[in-house]
Amino acid sequence: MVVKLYGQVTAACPQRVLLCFLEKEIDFEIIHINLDTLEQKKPEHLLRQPFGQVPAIEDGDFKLFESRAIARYYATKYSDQGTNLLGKSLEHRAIVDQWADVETHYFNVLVHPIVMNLVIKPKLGEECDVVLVKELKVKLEVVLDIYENRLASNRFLAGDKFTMADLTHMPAMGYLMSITDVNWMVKDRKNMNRWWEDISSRPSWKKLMEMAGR
Ligand SMILES: N[C@@H](CCC(=O)N[C@@H](CS)C(=O)NCC(=O)O)C(=O)O
Repeated sequence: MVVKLYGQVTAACPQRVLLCFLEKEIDFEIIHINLDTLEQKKPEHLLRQPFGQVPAIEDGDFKLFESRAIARYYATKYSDQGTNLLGKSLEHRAIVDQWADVETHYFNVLVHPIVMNLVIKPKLGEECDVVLVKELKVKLEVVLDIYENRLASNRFLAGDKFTMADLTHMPAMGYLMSITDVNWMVKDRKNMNRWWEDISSRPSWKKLMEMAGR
């Protein structure tokens, strides 16, 4: 059965789910929700995602929202299909989860407002909070040093295999790398830069960028 994904292909959170579908070779159909016209706030979409955001999926009678939960669900449901994103043992899975949680609690909390201020707000004609961005960049440097250290002795975040820990970072990383004022933070870190070159050369990412028109 084809999974229906409600979202916009250019938005980071739906991209996380789409990347998972591409890596896991899952058939999907995108039902476009236009964020520019606030379609995500309409009553029919609130039935799918009560917070008025994207993505949400429908898989037959099964419905789910929250991009990370959706990606984990499909990585588990189709563990034997496509790329194994979960890890090989209980301990490896725990390390995958650890770095996936780092993305949510240390990386995304800084990168999301940077992207909002430097990419999304200008598009909407809204003013960028320059002071906030400066503060966030200082904090991000500290976090990226930890990634740099981790990637000095590991090809990928959870070891020698590409997993959900890497995948979950990719949409926000893609945005970060598109901002010249910020991408030097990755480019100047040898191991992080090597990691990004590696994961962004995967066919799934190339396909996603083609779909997003980037
Ligand atoms: N934690 C949610 C966040 C969802 C989210 O922030 N979605 C953004 C697009 S990346 C959105 O819908 N933005 C429009 C809005 O908030 O109105 C998830 O991971 O699914």
